Amino acid sequence: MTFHSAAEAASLFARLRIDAPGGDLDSCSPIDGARIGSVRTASAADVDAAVERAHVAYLAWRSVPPPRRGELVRLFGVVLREEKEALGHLVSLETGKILQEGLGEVQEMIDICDFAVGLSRQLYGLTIATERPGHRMMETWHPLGVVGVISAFNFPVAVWAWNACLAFVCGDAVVWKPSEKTPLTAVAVQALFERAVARFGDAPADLSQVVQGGRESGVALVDHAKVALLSATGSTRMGREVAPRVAERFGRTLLELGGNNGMVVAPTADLALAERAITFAAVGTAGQRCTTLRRLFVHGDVYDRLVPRLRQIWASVAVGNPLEEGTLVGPLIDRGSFEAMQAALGRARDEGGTVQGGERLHAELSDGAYYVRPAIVEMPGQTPVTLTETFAPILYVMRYAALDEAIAAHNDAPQGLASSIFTNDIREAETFLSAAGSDCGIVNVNIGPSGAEIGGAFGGEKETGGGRESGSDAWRTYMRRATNTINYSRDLPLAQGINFNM
Ligand code: UN1
Repeated sequence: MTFHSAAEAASLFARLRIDAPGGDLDSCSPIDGARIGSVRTASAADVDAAVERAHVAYLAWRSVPPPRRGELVRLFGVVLREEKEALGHLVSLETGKILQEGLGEVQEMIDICDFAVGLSRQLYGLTIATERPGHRMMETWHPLGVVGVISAFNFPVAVWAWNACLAFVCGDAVVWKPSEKTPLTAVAVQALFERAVARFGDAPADLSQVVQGGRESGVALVDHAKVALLSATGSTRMGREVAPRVAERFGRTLLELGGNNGMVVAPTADLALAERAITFAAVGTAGQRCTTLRRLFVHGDVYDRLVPRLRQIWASVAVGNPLEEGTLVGPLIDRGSFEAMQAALGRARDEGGTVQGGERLHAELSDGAYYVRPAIVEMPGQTPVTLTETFAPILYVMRYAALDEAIAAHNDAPQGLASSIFTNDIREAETFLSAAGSDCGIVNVNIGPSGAEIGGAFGGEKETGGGRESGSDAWRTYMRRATNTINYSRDLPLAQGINFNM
């Protein structure tokens, strides 16, 4: 496999009609480890200026009627449709995810645009029965302010779009700090958004801005008093730092943190279906989704039919250049990720696991590219390593005998993002979905835990952070609610029957 990622990146920027920015922060393609471009790191002062400009944009944008705001998002969806191929390619190049998934990520952006356009006519508030005669009570939803978005490398464009498209129809402005590992896709998205702004005509300047960099620029955004909502996707460690800082200034957070997602395979499961779902969820995106399947609980009755089959798939799944047809698993994002995977496999061995896979592949390609054979690890039980999220393709497999026991083990994880059960027994399915079942934000039956559609609310409980973004009523987080009471009578009756005669 020979590959020239730098030349490929230059040609994609040309196809997207974007000037490559240049600066002190390099972006390297995980495909061959080569530098494909660079951007300029934003200083704390740059971030401050960006938020101030965004605040001015918000002051104008909040008074634009929501359906008109939706028109801007509709135009952005049109631009994304025009450039899906090139942007999807760039996503693959910068993250190492396979092209199908790069394109899928752009489709996810298009889908949320469509969702947000519809939403722009549906920012409904309630009318509430009042206890006082001649009065009316209602709720009004107003724009919130500046939304700060911190996104992770693994979904470098879709997660921003979930946030930004809702924020724009809700009347907010957005300042985006992308992962320092994927700055170029953010440059491209910003340029495409500006194309939509130009077609729209009279949007305020600076409605969407990008500030590049690592921790320092992130902290400046987190701490800025004019960032009304800070939406952050990343590790639980990052969330633990972000949440108290924003709480300190009484800002609002939407946290989308670690996952340690489980699946239960019950005796009645359709095993052919389960094996496909398990494979996509565990090795897809090289195990680098927050929704990746990491813990598999298999009933003793089907264990010896399912697990050897999974071992075969793991041994043969195509690992290689993510831009080549037929590849299912691309590289890990970087060396740090490879080392974390090796460390976790070492711990798993120490804790009694039988490890298959995990070795480095295609090392001859480049020192800076980290391809691995996905690992499948049979564990004697749920040991500490299985309760830790390692952002790599490691599937821990455990045997269970009773559903209650499997659910309890499943819920033992400190994270609570996505989960699923494979069963054709309605009692088991409904138990897993019930209050006494999975404690996650996403609970599925007969499909894997990853690959959620945008129409549902996305997020999870416990160390996952509690935030919900994307579909359903997640838009409410991007607005502030006012409760209005209107008196159209000639009297002034007080609530609670209070007499206050003067
Ligand atoms: C993430 O990994 O941060 O449900 C988001 C999924 C995707 C989104 C994952 N739609 O797997």
